[in-house]
Amino acid sequence: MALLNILCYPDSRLHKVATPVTTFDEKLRKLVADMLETMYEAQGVGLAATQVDVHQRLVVLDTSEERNQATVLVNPEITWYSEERVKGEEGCLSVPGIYDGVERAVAVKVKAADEHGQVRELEAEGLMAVCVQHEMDHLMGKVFVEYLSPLKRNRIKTKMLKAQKEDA
Ligand code: K1U
Ligand code: ZN
Repeated sequence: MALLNILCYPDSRLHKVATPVTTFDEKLRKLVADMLETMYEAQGVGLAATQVDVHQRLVVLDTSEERNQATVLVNPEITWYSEERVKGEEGCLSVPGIYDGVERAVAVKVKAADEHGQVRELEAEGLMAVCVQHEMDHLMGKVFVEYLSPLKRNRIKTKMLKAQKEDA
């Protein structure tokens, strides 16, 4: 397994739209294993392939306390959103150190394949539902800061660019 580089906002590659996975092979399963290792190492609860500069419809998640319930979503599609919505704090591994409120559906149903091509539908609520919606946005090239005001977003952009300059 290997740790992958996570793209940091405002990298333009975070805005690419991912294309469907067409081949369920060992290369895909190695990418899944590497993404899980990267997500756990970064202490995230989710990671989209877009964030590691792979523009395919693939997401890994683990919102369990024990960090032992990995979920792999290949070609995910949200088939149902609850009417009830809630505004909660979100973070993003591509926007380190920034947390802000985003309104999302409280529950969703998502249809997706696993890394072997087996398709199933699962229902998510709470943090997992928020995480699924956040990761699906990544696959569409959208970063959570785009829900914030232009003023906040520009401040975040400036802060990120300054931190990246200092790190270089
Ligand atoms: O996509 C990502 O960058 C991962 C992101 C997922 C996410 C967390 C919380 C709300 C929405 C989406 C993270 O894992 S952020 C960091 C984190 O570990 C975390 C943040 C809030 C609650 C639990 C964990
Ligand atoms: Zn994110």
